[in-house]
Amino acid sequence: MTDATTTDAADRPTARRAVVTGASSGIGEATARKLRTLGWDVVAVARRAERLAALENEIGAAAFAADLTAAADVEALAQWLAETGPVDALVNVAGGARGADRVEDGDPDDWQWMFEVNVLATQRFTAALLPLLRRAAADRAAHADVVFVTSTAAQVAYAGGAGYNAAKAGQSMIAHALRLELNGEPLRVIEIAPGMVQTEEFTLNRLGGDRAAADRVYEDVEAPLTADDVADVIGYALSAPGHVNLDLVTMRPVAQSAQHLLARGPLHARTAG
Ligand code: 8X3
Repeated sequence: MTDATTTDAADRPTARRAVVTGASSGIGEATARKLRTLGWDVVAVARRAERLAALENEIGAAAFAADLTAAADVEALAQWLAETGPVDALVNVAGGARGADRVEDGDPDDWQWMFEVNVLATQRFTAALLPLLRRAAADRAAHADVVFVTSTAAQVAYAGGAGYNAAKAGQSMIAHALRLELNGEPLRVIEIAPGMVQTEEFTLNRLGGDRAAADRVYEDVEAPLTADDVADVIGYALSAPGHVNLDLVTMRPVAQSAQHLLARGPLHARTAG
């Protein structure tokens, strides 16, 4: 086991270690897998311990079950990380949407949940890990990274999206402000904002488990983004030369030119004749 407190160069760990939240499914799980293939040590974090255990066995990640909206869990996880090795990168993927109601019909419980998981938990966990990221950067004389997976919903509102728009915009502002606050330190702050990504759970959870309604969201859309597509970009952003900061990567499927402009049916070139 690595002791992060050591400063002896001979004892420095070679593999970089990333902490990935929301790792029990979707983009978080895909990111944990991707980073393992890129040679990172990975700590996979999520609430669902049994899913994490399966991932741990399969890809050789360390798993830590935690509810990042709970201060005690965040504290325990930060403590465990400090005792078990460096933290070279934090990838904030945990979050989600609940409901697709108009503002006038919005359920305050849904809004509160979205603010807790997307904004408050992100702030709390990022703040808790910053000392470890700084220590890793100092010990290695290299950079450390904080990635925020936000959404195109952070950039433009849509009818029925206000709660999620507001929560993701809030999370995005954490990234913007943090990058300014860390100016002068070797810490990169990277935001990845995906549009339509078809995952096992995101839309199903948002729509209260209504499978038919969830399927309709992606109906006839040629090749929505996959969790692996997003994980590839995160992998690239973390592998880019240390002086290169990808501030914001907005990514969508080709069929989705904008939040409000989604092509259904096969894509085809409008050739003359
Ligand atoms: C998900 C993108 O279009 O459902 O983060 O708001 S969208």
